[in-house]
Amino acid sequence: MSATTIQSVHAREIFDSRGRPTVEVEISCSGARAGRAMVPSGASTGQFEALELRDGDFNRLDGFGVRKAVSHVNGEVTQALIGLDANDQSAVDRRMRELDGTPNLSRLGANAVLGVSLACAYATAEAKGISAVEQFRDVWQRTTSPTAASPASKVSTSKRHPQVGQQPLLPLPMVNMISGGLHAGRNLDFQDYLIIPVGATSYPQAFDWIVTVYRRLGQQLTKAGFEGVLVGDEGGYGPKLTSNEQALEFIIRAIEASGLTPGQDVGIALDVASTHFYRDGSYQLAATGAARLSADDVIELLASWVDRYPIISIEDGLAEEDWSGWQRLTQRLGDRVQLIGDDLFVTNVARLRRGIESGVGNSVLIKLNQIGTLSDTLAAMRLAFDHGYAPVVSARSGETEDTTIADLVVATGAGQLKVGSVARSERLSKYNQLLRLAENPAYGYIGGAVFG
Ligand code: 2PG
Ligand code: MG
Repeated sequence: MSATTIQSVHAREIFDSRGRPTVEVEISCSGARAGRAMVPSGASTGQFEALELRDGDFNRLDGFGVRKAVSHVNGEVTQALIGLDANDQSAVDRRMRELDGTPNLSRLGANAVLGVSLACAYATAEAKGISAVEQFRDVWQRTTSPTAASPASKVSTSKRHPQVGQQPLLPLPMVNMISGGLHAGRNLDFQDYLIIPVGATSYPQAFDWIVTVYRRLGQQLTKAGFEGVLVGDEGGYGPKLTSNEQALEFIIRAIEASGLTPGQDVGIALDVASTHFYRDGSYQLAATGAARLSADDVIELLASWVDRYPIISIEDGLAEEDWSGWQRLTQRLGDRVQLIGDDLFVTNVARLRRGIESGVGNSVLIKLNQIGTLSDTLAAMRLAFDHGYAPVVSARSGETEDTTIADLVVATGAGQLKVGSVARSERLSKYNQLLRLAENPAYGYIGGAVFG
């Protein structure tokens, strides 16, 4: 028995930031303190994501319970893992995939499997007496590239900063200011209006700027009569604006009121999350004007905004199944802005490879629970790096105080993180963890240079 042999596994049901049940897992190795992980949950989920297992018993918590997933961990998963080496992350994750037997982890539940996968890394860190960042880094360095794709896209790796993916880095944050879509009562069609402090020279400075812009935006919305500006699921403001462009205008003014220059100091990003208004082959904007747009109309609309506003990143500009639209979007805007696939790629190596081979997007959102294990997540990141696609590590709209994504983004040197806004403690737990990590001189910061 080695110091990192798995001795006990225990799962329980806890609650996330929306008050919904989720899975927490504790694992301990050979007498060391237990490592613990909590699983997040999305609202605007892609249909190709791994399956989040819910009890479906409407007599309890509207069917959202996760007691089945918990019992899978405490039963057959525990039996399969006791005695394995927790330090061999890929063996642990592979064992769970074999046990599950489905491509999307639908039998055991991706929430069950991810909780175990991450708790395994934390337990190893405890047993080895190292930090989570160090353990994630160790696993990252052992992650080999999945079979390479033959790229069709023009994405070039030469533009990429040499430290990205190589050195541990504090990330450039992409931060939600205004929420719409499924995250804030459907008053705007587009889901997230975000800022990226590209001009800041350190992570703490970047965070100061973001908090200042967020406060100025809140003051300006209140002054403009959007009384009682409530925050959405990710802490962004959810004012009842009348158009997507009004959201952009407010953000520009808030950046200026913070003494910063839009574009130069702070760029704008969008998560269109367009899968959620894509029906019968067209994009149906309901909240803002009841328009029905084709993929090319959406591309033109986004291109016109890129011309007029300092937009540097667009996520899910088109729907998860609109591969040909995505190709045209990439041809049109791929040299000018970061085009992130979230629902499109779902942190899935097979879908990302298809994107690389067909010249779709140039960036991938990385969400652990979309794929269900740490190993598969890191494999997707490796594939992305190898083909010049920028990985953006992301939280879900349903989160907990778990700080995994903060530790993981630093460990992998991915360079970009999307957590939500700067209100609500499930968001701040990540940002605060980064402020702690920023005190470590071994962790660099390249900020906006991540864009090449
Ligand atoms: C997204 C995420 C996070 P959700 O679409 O990028 O903002 O939302 O977790 O609801 O999928
Ligand atoms: Mg998204």
